Amino acid sequence: MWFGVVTLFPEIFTALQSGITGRAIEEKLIHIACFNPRDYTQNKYRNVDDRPYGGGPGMIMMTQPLRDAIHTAKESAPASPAVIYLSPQGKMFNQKTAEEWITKKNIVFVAGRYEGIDERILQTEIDEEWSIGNYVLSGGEFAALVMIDAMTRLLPDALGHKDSAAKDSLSSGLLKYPQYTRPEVLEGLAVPDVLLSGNHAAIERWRLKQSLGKTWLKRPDLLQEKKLTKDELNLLMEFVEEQKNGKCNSSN
Ligand code: 4G4
Repeated sequence: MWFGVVTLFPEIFTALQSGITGRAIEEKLIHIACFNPRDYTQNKYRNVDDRPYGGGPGMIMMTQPLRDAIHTAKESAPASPAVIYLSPQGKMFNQKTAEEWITKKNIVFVAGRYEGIDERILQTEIDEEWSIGNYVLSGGEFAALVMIDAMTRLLPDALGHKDSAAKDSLSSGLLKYPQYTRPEVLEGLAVPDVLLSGNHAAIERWRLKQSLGKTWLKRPDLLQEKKLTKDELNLLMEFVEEQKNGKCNSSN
C-alpha cells in the first residue's frame, strides 16, 4: 500500500519505523511519503497559518501551501488515491474500516493543525472525513498513525506468522481469549489445565468459550452486532453457568 501524508510534522511518522510497521516498510509492503505544506510556502517567512475571515481566536491552515502539498501528494501516488481528512467530525474508524481500506492501495491522509482547514479545501480536495474517536487532538497526525498501523498489520505477510491477524481481538467480532505464558503458577494462580493438556480441539473450544464469555462480560455491545451459531450460543451459556457457580473450576 502507498500512503501519502500531508503534514506540518513529518517527524511524527518516523514512529512507524519501529516494530511491525517498520518491518512492513523494509519489506516494501507499505510505503509512506510525507508532503509538508511548509515546503510549498511562497511567502518570505514560510508561514503555514492564516487568520480566519470573520475574526475570532485561533488560526486556520493557510490555503496555498496546503493545496500545493495535497496536489503534489495526489500526483505522486502510483494510482488515483482516496483523500482522507482526519477530524473529530468524521465517521468513526474501526476494525471493519481497516479491513475495507486495505483493498484501496493508495490513500492520502491530510492532517490538520491549528483550528483546521478552509471549508472549500474540504469541498474540493477531500473525499472523506474520518475520526479515530470522540476526542480532540492537536493535529490529525496521530489519527493517521493509528489508521496506518491498523491497516498494515492486516496486510498478508505483515505479521511474521500466518493466521495471527485473523486471531486478533475484534477481527472475529469477539474479544481475545485469555493468554498465558510461563510460569505455570504465578502468585498462586495456575494456568488452566486444558492449555497444558495437548488436546488441540479442546483448547480451541476453551478459547472460543472464553472469547464469547469475555465479550459478554466486557463488551456486550459487540455481541448484539454478531449472530452466534447454535454451538457458540451453547458455549456462551456454559460460560454463564460456570460464572454463576463462582469462578471455581479452573479446568473449564
Ligand atoms: C479538524 C478540525 C482528528 C481536525 C480541528 C483530528 C481529533 C481527531 C483537527 C482539528 C484532530 C480524531 C486541531 C482541533 C485536528 N483531532 N478524533 N485534530 N483540531 O480522529
